[in-house]
Amino acid sequence: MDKIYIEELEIFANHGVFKEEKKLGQKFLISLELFLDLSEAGKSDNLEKTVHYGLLCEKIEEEFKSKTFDLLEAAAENLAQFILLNYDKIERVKLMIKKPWAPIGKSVKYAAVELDRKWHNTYIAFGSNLGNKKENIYNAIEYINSSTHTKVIKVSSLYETKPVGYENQDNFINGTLQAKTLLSPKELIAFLLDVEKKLKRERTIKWGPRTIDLDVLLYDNLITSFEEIVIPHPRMHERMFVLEPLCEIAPYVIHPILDKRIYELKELLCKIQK
Ligand code: PH2
Ligand code: MG
Ligand code: MG
Repeated sequence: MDKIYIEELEIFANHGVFKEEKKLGQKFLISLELFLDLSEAGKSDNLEKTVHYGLLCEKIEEEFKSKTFDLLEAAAENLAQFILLNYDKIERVKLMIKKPWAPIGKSVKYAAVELDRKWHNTYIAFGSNLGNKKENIYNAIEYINSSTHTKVIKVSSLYETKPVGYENQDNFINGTLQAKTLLSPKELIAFLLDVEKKLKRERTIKWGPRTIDLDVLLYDNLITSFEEIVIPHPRMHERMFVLEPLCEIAPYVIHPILDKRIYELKELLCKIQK
């Protein structure tokens, strides 16, 4: 991917654990690698197609000086988020902040942190079979989209489906959505659990009736084995109520373990179910 570099932008600001650092301030050196497609700007010679790095430096200075953090980590996290949220064209940012005058009673060239942050692409399944099912689903989508860190890109149609697993319950309405998110997988699942809670999800019977269920299906090409969240979703390829709506919005996306496209998984499941 193409990049714009900014090296050692010097800013005087007041971040630090010690109260003298907050009071007196000190020098910070900020270096950035901004990942964005530069081909259009390159071909058209048009500033609108890229990011004006002079203006960006001004905005970074303004943001960096407007807050006070104890930790370099927090100042860096805030700046990475500021850049990704305010500059649509920038997909990923690597950011290093150096403190050349860190008051640690030792002579060092500098102390620094480096972060690498980007928008992640994720597919989420939703289902409801309790209360006003459609309203629950629309509310969940709205909650997700109105967060700062996660934006809904595409939503499938809604499908009425027969309950699978525990069958003595009302029909479901199911669907899937694509979102971009700055959250890590663990943060994303915690956020979705929170949305479920807001919509009065109660966990009583496993696979029983629910106002809303939100499951992470895919997250970039990632394969995880954490307790909290297994990605890809371990049962997605066995469930038509997932594959049908997913195939509508992402037919050619490849399942990173099964190494098959979503439309192929759907065809395979159709054959098995016949
Ligand atoms: N979710 C389950 C179990 N069974 N059946 C349908 N039709 N739709 C669901 O969303 C669903 C289910 C567990 O998450
Ligand atoms: Mg589920
Ligand atoms: Mg779930």
